[in-house]
This record gives sequence, structure tokens and C-alpha cells, in this order.
Amino acid sequence: MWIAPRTDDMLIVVDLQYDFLPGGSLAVAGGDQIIGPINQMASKFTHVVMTQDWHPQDHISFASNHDNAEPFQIMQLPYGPQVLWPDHCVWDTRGAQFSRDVDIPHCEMIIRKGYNEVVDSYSGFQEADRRSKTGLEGYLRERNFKRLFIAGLATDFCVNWTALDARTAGFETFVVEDLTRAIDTNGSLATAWSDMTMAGVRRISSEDIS
Ligand code: VGL
Ligand code: ZN
Repeated sequence: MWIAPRTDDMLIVVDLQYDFLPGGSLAVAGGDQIIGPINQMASKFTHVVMTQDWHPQDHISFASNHDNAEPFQIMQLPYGPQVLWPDHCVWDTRGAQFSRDVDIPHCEMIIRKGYNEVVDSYSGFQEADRRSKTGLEGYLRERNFKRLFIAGLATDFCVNWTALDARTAGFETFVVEDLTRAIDTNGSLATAWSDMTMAGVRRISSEDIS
């Protein structure tokens, strides 16, 4: 398959932040390996946005903010089941910063998410209550983007939820599989790919992009 980037395509680069990289508090194995190739892919796209996981210290998704809770446990919250995480991407900490190896100077917008202390937001489009929008859909529509390409961290959480919401919003959506890495807790990676496939997300390789 050969795909030539067009000016009505948007590349969405998800969460290339220190806490998701080796040495970080929620490190994704091999996360550092995809940064260089994502920079290269980004240079082929006219339009790029990045998402940034951005939590207050008292965020509901942190196990440390609940009694007798451990990271990676699932807790029922008013908006549904929530995986509890180690503290990560606390705003104004180094862990929340983009890796300095990210080199995408033409990135035109950064969407922060997860800043509401009582709702998590894996998706770049909306919070986990499925109600509060980030504004990304409006931005993409208003500027007439048609196809979305998604890469970054983590395949089974923020990439997955962003891709599913992109499909719900009606965009043709491609996930560049070799430029993602997964957390994979409780079978989450297999579930993510089956959900994305069912939703019509196209699973491609960076080699497909010319
Ligand atoms: C993410 C877990 C918690 C992600 C963010 O970027 O995939 N995962 N917050
Ligand atoms: Zn998070």
C-alpha cells in the first residue's frame, strides 16, 4: 500500500513525554525508539498536531490519590471503569514535558488533556465521561482536514481512544503501528486492536507512507 501525504491530511503525534519514555514513571517499553522515525514521518506532512497528557497532582487516575489502591488496578468511577496509574505527566514537572528529541518544528497545535482532576482523558478529542470536548474535532473540521494519521504512545490507551473518537467523528483514520508502543496491561493491546479494527481504523506501517 502506498499513501502519499496530502495537504488535507493531519498527523496527530500522541504523548511523546518523558514519563512515558524509559526512565519515566509510566515508561512504555521501547517508547524512545519511535521518536526519530516519527520526526522523519512528520517531515512528510504539511500539518501536524501533538497531544500532551497533562494532569494535576490530585488527578483521579493516580492510584496514589485513592486509599488502598495500587497502580494498574481497575476502579469503577462515575463515568466507567478507570485503570489507576502511577503518578505521571503532572503539569509543570519534567515528566510532563515533551522529549527534547522530538523535532517537529512545524507542529501547529498542542492539545492538552487530562487536566480535569475528576475525569481522565486518553483521547485527544474528549474526556472519558464522553461529554467534555477538547476542541480538536472543531479545529480539524473548520480547517477541512479529511484523513488523520496517528502515531505515538501508548498504542492501547491514548492512541487507541484518539483513533476510535476520530472514527466516530467521521474521519478516515490510519494508525501507524510501527510508530506506536504499548503499555499492555490485562490484555489491553489485543482489545485495542480488535476495537480499532471493528471501528474501521486502518492499520498501516510507516513504510506505506511515501
Ligand atoms: C496514557 C495512561 C495514562 C497514554 C496516558 O498516553 O497512553 N496512558 N495516561
Ligand atoms: Zn494520563
